[in-house]
Amino acid sequence: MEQKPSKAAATDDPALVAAFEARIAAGESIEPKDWMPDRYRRQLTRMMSQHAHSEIVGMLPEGNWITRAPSLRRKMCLIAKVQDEAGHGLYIYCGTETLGTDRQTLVEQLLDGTAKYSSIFNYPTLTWADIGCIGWLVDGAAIVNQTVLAKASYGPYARAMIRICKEENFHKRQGYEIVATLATGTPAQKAMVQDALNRWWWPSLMMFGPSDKDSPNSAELLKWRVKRKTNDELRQRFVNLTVPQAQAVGLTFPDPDLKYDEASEDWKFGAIDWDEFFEVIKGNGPCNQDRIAARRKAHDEGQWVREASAAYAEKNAARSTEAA
Ligand code: BYC
Repeated sequence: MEQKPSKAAATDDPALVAAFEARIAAGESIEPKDWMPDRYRRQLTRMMSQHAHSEIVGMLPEGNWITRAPSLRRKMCLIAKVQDEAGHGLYIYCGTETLGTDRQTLVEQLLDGTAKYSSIFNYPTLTWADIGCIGWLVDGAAIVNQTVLAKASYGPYARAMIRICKEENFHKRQGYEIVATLATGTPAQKAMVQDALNRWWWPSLMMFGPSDKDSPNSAELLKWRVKRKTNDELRQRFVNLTVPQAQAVGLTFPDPDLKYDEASEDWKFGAIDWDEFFEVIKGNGPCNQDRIAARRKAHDEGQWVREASAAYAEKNAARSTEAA
């Protein structure tokens, strides 16, 4: 259940805000029991809950391939990766609870469509090469984003990111290994992985959010050092890291405008289709309906587990009261 912000938070006393901002400017970490502006709490709750939902929904496109992984080793790696994503989701939900909103409320918001999750998970996984591309590109993008979030001003979120990034590195390597194996395999395997890269490239760039000029939340999040880099800065960093990795295995990008710029030392890329991005986050991507339907089904089927665990907790509490 959502807790009401404290009176101090509701009024946002300018002196308290000034003291809070001075702590941020001094590089201090904000902890759950510290005073924080109501707006800081709300922004973090929004961002962290979206992040947690992304981890959970992100299990679906990859989970889809567990039964079809081409070897026992690949299957074991993929199961471990998908299980890690569940752990990340639960970990970040716990972090969000420290801000006063419990997991049940957040899950309800996901299931009733009022909360967002990453656009990237609304695209289908058509071939095994897609699993390679998700690990390489999607987890690669997540690492770029989350390494910076590990320095965010809110302690529980920053600490969660440190732990999560360690696992994301394993995820990225397993993805790149699949990609490199296919890219140096038979002509059919190479064509399959090139096709997957062609489909996942642009959606991966969209993961970083709209361009800075269209990012309504960035200014506030940067001011409070939740974000430390802008959407466009992180997107550029991801492109610069990823282009040489594709070149190393002979893959190309579906972007005729991709060009190295000596002056900035950046790989300049072509125009992103922002209409597609906004359609996907409005719920009109290729798999939005399937993803939410799958989460609702899992939630309904888990009802008996929640009931059993509540009954068990109640029984234990009654036993402890009797013993005392
Ligand atoms: N998808 O003002 P902006 C993972 C929304 S998990 C959907 O720039 P902000 C992984 C945004 O929420 C990946 N919506 O927002 C998991 C806002 O709408 P609202 C998830 C997006 O917050 C499993 C509006 O657009 N990572 O990596 O300053 C397997 C305007 O945007 C997206 C995180 O969540 C998007 N891509 O910046 C493998 C990291 N982009 O809320 C991998 C934490 C923007 O005002 N989050 N929107 O209605 C962040 O770093 C930031 O929230 C974002 C957006 C960069 C995503």
